[in-house]
Parts: sequence; structure tokens; C-alpha cells
Amino acid sequence: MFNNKELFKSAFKEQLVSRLGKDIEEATAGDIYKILGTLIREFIGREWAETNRSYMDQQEKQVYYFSMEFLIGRLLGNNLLNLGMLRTVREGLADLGWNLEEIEEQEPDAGLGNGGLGRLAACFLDSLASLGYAGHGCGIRYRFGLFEQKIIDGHQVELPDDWLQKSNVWEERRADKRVEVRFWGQVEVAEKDGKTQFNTVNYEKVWAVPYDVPVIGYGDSQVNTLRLWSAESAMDPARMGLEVQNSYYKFLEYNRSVESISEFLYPDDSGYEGKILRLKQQYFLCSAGLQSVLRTFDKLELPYSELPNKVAIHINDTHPTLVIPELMRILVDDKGLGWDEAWDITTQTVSYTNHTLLSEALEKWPVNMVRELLPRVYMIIEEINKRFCGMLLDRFPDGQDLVSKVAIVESDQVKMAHLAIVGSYSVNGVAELHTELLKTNVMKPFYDLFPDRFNNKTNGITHRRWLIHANPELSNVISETIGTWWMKRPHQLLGLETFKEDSALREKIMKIKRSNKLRLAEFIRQKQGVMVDPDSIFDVQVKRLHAYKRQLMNILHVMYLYNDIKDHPSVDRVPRTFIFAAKAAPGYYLAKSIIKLINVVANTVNKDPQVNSKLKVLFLENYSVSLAEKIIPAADVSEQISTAGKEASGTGNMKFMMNGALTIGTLDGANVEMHQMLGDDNMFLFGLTSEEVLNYYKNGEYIAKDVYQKDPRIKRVMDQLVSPGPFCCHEREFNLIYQSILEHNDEFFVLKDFDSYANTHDTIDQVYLNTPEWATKTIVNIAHAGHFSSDCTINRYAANIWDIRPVRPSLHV
Ligand code: 26Q
Repeated sequence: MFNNKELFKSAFKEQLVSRLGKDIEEATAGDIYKILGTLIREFIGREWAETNRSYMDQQEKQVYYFSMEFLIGRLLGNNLLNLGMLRTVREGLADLGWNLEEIEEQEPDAGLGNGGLGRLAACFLDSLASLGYAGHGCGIRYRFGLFEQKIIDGHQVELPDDWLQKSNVWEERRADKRVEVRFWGQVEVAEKDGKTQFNTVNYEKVWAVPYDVPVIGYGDSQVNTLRLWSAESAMDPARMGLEVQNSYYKFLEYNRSVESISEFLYPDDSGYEGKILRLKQQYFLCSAGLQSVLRTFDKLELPYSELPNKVAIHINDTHPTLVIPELMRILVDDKGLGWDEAWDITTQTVSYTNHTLLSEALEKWPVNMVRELLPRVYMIIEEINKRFCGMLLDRFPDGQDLVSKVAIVESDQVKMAHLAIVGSYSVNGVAELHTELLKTNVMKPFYDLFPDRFNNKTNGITHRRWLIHANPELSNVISETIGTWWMKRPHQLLGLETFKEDSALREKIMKIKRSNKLRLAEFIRQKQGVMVDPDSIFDVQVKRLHAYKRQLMNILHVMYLYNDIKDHPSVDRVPRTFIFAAKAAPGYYLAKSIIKLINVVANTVNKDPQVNSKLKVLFLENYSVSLAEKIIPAADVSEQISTAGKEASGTGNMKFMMNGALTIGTLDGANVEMHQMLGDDNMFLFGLTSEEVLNYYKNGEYIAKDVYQKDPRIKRVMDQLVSPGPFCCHEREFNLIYQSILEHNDEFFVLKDFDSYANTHDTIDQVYLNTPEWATKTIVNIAHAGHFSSDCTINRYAANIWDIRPVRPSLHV
């Protein structure tokens, strides 16, 4: 049906009539979207069931990727692409008078994540299915995803992201698969048949109901499952005796507290006090997910010692670490296994990825909170800790210092990273530099104890969404040049290297870039009424707003450029358009004032007739996956400018590279590996190295005020933050920013790296003037980007961590 245009059209029209009672002439774009989604869902239904059946029949080892975040974005276009139906549907719809891109816009983004960590989970699911692995996602179906951002008067305003307002065509509610999750209560200890038994009483019961989303692999592959859990009331009003005083209010209160569990996604509040609700969410995911995993395993009727051979549970950062004590609880309390056997099974089943080097972002929970909310789980955590510390003191009788450094429970806190490392067989970082820094700094005592457990898996991105779907014109030119094999084997993009000086290819690539820039310019005109010059350099920084990512350095540099243009109005310049998009955590005031600053600068620059033909600044509101898909293909320059040693990997860097943007970046995260492949010629590096940064922290020899005093460009822009002038301001609006740099001594070396950053931007201008040279660098970037496809990353996880192979290898030559 979907590979024959006429068949598609008639099936489509029939569905429209039978489901919505409408003819094509009456249908709205929303109707078209809904019918298309329903058709696809039905079309893949058989394959989905078949996939699950074959996994069971073949007793395939299954991977479950547990994550508090899946930043999926839209599914329609990607599902059509992976099913090989994009063309038929696009052309069929065109015949019916509709444009597919317009229909895609009808779909709300599934924004169930904050940023990189959540998007990585989504890219991994795409690769798992496309490569034919039995790998599934396990997450939470948040009623509201990450907040919707509006910019009002230059300030970020947060609105609820009501993404489920209309029905979600991709999900399938599976009420029959619901499981029970228990909170609170007290643990009673009893002896039975010579065995100690632990029984929790007076607990609060909650239903976890799964909503399954099909994960459709590319080409002729299987359909895996993303299982998202929703919390529902487990109280039956009919059996509650509501006539009793106050019980009605208790009922309402209970319902409210249950609903809140899967109500909204927490914004990254690393460094701030967590909330008990977040802990509830984490346990809810772990307990529900594990019960469902074990129910599937139980069908195999194998002993639990076989669990590690049939199941791999991967935890995305420490957020789902409670799977470790929860699995112990189930094996020991419910299944009757001995502690040691249960511990062997658990530690051979769970693996863990770390995504941060910032020590303030390592999760810690107050003991009281864990003990009250999860009394039996807390006992198990204590027991794990006791045994771990005991083992250390056996090995190192004078090891008190070591014990206090690595203990899981310490100073009235539960340290989730410690629990995750001790309770899993693999700990990986997400870029070479990150893993090295974990081993030598942040997690050194653990690395010394368990050197074999640590390994690196550099992140990746799915080239299907980020190149084939987001940049179809570029994909076509690549295929015209090297054939289509790269779509299945992204490494083959390397074949483009041969053509890096081919003038026909150079011209085609630059033409496509320009057409993508025109499209973005039109989008910007419609949204903000600002005209941008498609022949200016599109210089883009889009990512979460964080001090360490240094959006501040970028905007200070823009302020300097503005000053320079005003001082020397007749100097010829390469026009630049600086594009920002970023969400700030709602309680992160410094980040929010940086957003305000960017907007103030944008306003000043864009309306100054002396400046605005040479310089423009845009802040695009509500950064999301679908907005990224519009912006990235149009970028000339990619800003990856975090303080060296702070960004675990970055994945935006890879998306830009794959779309032919050139990177201005520090030697941080995966930029280091990009540089190894591209060399100095194809990337613009600047700034301190991570070693230099660490040395400055140690020796305290960096004084931000000295740089401020010595560099007049810097002094001027810093002063402009707090004194009347083009960028300031009421009530010393930017005091917080000013103080973070000059009073708190610029923790992220913004001033220190400024000079090197500004010089590198000058170099970029020069290189851009030489179009053929620029085009060659673009081609080289695309050629090497295949290395960063998440297909490569997932193959490494599969072989080195999970020990799984593709299920139907014959299909994946
Ligand atoms: C923690 C506690 C309470 C509430 C929220 C959180 C929380 C939520 C999200 C803490 C951290 C995050 C997200 C972290 C994240 O996105 N990290 C990024 O992961 C990417 C994928 O590995 C890397 O490329 C980035 O370098 C890293 O910053």
C-alpha cells in the first residue's frame, strides 16, 4: 500500500471517510496528520507483534535502556523514512493537494527530556532498531514535557508543554500490563523456617500503566518498543467507605499525589536541592520497569542465574540507579534467593553511563528521604554499603580515608554514582577525554578499585534523523556523489574525501547550504519579523543554557564586535548572523539573565542602521528537537565553546559537523575526537586545554580582574553590563553576570579565553572569504561525520558492554 502511490491515496481517502467522516476537500492539516499516523500504526502492527514473538521464540538476550528522559521530537517523518515510504507518501499527498512538511508540523514534539542525555537515548533507540538489535527503552510518560519557552520582553517565561492535548497517535495503552508500585510504609521483620523475612506494611499502592511506542528500524528491520509508564490511582472508591469522615478528602489527596508522579519532567536542576517527587519518579520508573522486564524473563522458565544471559539493563546516568537495590529486593525478598547469589546476578545485569564531570551535578539524596519513601530499598542500600565498606577494610586495613571517599551512604546522604559504580559491571564515559577525566579525577578511587569496569563509548547521533531527514537535499547530493550505501553504513561517508576538491561538488554543497539558510531566514522573518542576510555567516550556538557552555563568552564577543563596528564604521567586514537558542532551568537565575542579555544585545544590534547590515543577533525561542532540525542544516559555524574539561561529550557538535558546519571549539568532550579526525585545517580550535584549566584551579593563579584591567575590549564590554549605554539597563539588571565574572573570579574562564576566541573568529572571516576553501572544509567535515553516527556507538555498546548481536543479521549485511 505504501510503496504504490495510487494504492496509498485510495487507502488514505477511505480512512479519512471511515474514521473522521470527511472527504479530502473538507480535511484539515490536523486530520491528515492523524490519519497518516493511524495508517502507519496499523501498518506496522503485525511487524511489531512479530518482532516480540520472535524475540521470545528465539530466547534472544534483550537490552533495556532505562532513562528518565527520551527526547524524541516528532515521529511522523522519521517513521516514514525508516519504513521506506517517504517518497510515496509525499507524492501521494501532493496529488491530494497537501505538502508533507506542512503535515509534519502538526505533530507536537515529544519533549520528554532536557537536552543531550535525553536526545542520546532517542538516537540510541533508533540505532538499536535499525541495526536489528533487541533493545528497548523504558521511561516515564510525562503528562507535560520540558516547559515551553516564550520570550517576553527579553525574559524567558515558562509555559506548560501540553503535548498530549490531542491524542497521541503513536502510543498504545496496555492496561493489562499494569504493575503495582509501593511507597512509604514500615518494614516488619519476621523469622520463618529459619529465614528472616521482610514485609512492608501500610504502604501506598500506585498503578504503573505502560504506554508502548513502536520504535521502527530503518529498512527491512524489526519494530522495538519504547515503554513509557504512567501513574494511576490504585484506590477503588467503591470499596473505600467514603461515608467515613474525611475519607473523601483523603481520597482526593491520594489521587492528586498519584497523578503528580508522572505529571511533569524535572528540568535539569543539578546543583540545587532535589525534590522528593523526583525521587518518587525515579523509583516509579525502576520498580515498574524491572517488574515488566522480569515478567518477560519469567516466561522463559529459566533459573535466575540465567538473567544476565538474557537481560541487560542499562542506566542512563544515575537517575535510574534504584534498579540496583530494587532488583536485589525482588530477588531476595520475593524470589527467595540468597544475598550473594542475588548480588552476582544484579551486578552482572546492570551497566551504567556517566554523563557529567561537574561534581555538583552528581546526584545525592538525603538519607531520611530515601528511608521514609522507600524503607525496604533503603535497608538494602545500607546492606550494600556495609558489605562494600567491609570488603574494603578487609583489603586495606588502614583504608578509613578510602572508605569515607567511596562509601555509598556518607554524611547522611546516599551517593547515587557510588551505588551505580559498585552495583554494575560496566561504567562508561561518553567521550575519550571525559572517560580519562573520570578515571584520573572524579572517580579515581573507584577506577583504582575496579579498573576493568571503566570504559569509553563516545556518543553518537542518528544520521537518519540528523542528515537524511533534516537535510534531504544534502543527502541527495551525497548519494549522487558516492552512492546510497552510506545510509546503511554511515562510515562510507568517508568516500566524500576523494571529492573534497571537486569543484562541481563544492558548488552543489554551497548551493544547498544557501538554500537551507534561505529557508531558515524565511522562518525567522515569519517568527520575529527580522530580515537576515543569507550571505552572512550563520554562526550558531544552540544548546541548554549553562554557565560552563559559555553562551556568555559568545554574547560578550558580539558586544565587542558591535563596539568595534561603531568605532570603525567604514571598515569592510564579513557580515555575520549570530543565532542562539537555549532553555534555562527555571530556578537558574544566572542562566536566565544571560538569556535576557542576549535579547537586549539582539535588540540594540538589529535596530542600529550603522551596524545591522554587518551584524545581526537572533534568539530563537523554545529550542526543541524540531527547531534544531530547522537550524542545524543552515549553520555555517558551530559554536562548541565550553570550558575545557566540563562538557562530557556534546552531541550538537556532531549534528553540525554532519551538516557541513565548521566548528569553533575548545578541546573539550568529543570536540577532541573531531579534531583528531579533521586536523587543524578543518576545525577552529581556541582556548585553554583541560589540563591548563585544572592547573589554574589547583594553583589559583588565574585572576579574572587582571584580565579585565589589561584588555580594554574586555573592560569595555564588562562595564557596559552595569552602566548606562547601548546594552544597559534598568536596576543593574546584569549585576549577577558581572559578579559571577569579577567577584566570583570567572569560574569558567570566560575572560581568560576571550582573546583567543576573538582571534579565531577573525580567522573564520578570512577563511570564509575563500569560498572554494570553505567548501572543501565542509566536505571534509561531512566525510568524517559518519564516525559519529550512533550506529557505530551502539555497535560498540552491543559488542563490548551488552554482549548482544543483531537478531536477523541476514537483513543487515
Ligand atoms: C538531576 C536531578 C534532578 C533533576 C534533574 C536532574 C538532571 C536532569 C538532566 C541532571 C542532568 C540532566 C542532563 C544531563 C545531560 O544532558 N548531560 C549531557 O549528556 C550528553 C549525552 O551524553 C552529553 O553529550 C553532554 O555533554 C552532557 O552535558
